Order: sequence, then C-alpha cells, then structure tokens
Amino acid sequence: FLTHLKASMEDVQQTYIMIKPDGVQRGLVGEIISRFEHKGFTLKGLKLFQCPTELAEEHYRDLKSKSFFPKLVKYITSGPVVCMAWEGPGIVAAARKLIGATNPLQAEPGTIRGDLAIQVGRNVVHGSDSQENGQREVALWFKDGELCEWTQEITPWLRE
Ligand code: IDP
Ligand code: MG
Repeated sequence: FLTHLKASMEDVQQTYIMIKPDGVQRGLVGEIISRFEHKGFTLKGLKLFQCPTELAEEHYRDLKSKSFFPKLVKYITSGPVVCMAWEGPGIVAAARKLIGATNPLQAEPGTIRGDLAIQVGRNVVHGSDSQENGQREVALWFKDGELCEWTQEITPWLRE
C-alpha cells in the first residue's frame, strides 16, 4: 500500500525556503509563508534562527568570489531568519517562480520579490535553485529530528 501511495505522488521534491532578516524585520513572515501554504505545498520544517557567519558562508559558498559576498553574509546574519523546508510536486522550480527574479525590480508583480521588495541586497526571501541544492540546503539548515513527518489531510483536494 505504501509503495502504491509513493508511486502515485508524482515527482515530490523538497526545497529550502528562507525568509531573510529584512523580511522578518518588516513583518512579512506571515505573508510569505501564506504564499506557499495557499499554493498547496506541504511544510516539513520551520524555525526562527540567528544564522552564524560560518553557516551563511557555507550556504552561499558558490558566490564566494563575488564582490558582494561579504555584504551578503553580513545581510543574512544581521538578524533572525525563518528557515523552512517545503515539499511538493515540482516544488523547486515552482518556488523559484513564486519568489521571482533575484533583482526585485525585475521580478514580476504577483511574485514575492515583485510585490514586496525593491533591491537585490534586500530581496526578502531565498529559495533553492535545484533539486540537488534543495536536499543540500535542507540538510544544512535543519538538524536530525527538526523536520516533521506528517500527513496533510487536505492532500486529496490538492492532488488527484
Ligand atoms: P537567488 O537568491 O535569486 O538565487 P543568487 O544569484 O543565488 O540569487 O544570489 C544569492 C543572493 O545574493 C541574492 O538573493 C541576493 O540577496 C544576493 N545578491 C545577488 N546578486 C547581488 C548583487 O549584485 N548585489 C548584491 N547582492 C546580490
Ligand atoms: Mg541562488
């Protein structure tokens, strides 16, 4: 039965979504979480967290050579962030669409950054850019036991 259930859930993925310190300071936590809830994705992990410098550097390790890297690490560690693991079919690409372009002035209206931000250095939210990074980042930001295995009873109304 479980095998059958798993096979019927097409392409379920996990992604790491983070509300950056500006989003927390500006009181946008509820607004941003609602976008993912209303879309129909499943929350698997959630915490308010003061990110240490080493973790910010590891998270953004691919950007180490960029001139803005020191400012980026300072930004991400400047106050608490909200760390989230979300699950759903095709969620990695779908979450990137909900979030919008990196530069908020180029992000489409209707996206989180398009609606709520004006500058690349204050773009309120992070989302993993690949399935591989989704796995990597969820494992990086959450310890064993911090994710919740649960059944969302509304699932049959979201996926046939
Ligand atoms: P993404 O968050 O849309 O995936 P990335 O290119 O992975 O964008 O960059 C990570 C984060 O680094 C961005 O969300 C933004 O906060 C910051 N960043 C990217 N480019 C710039 C820049 O040109 N100036 C300042 N900050 C930047
Ligand atoms: Mg990125």
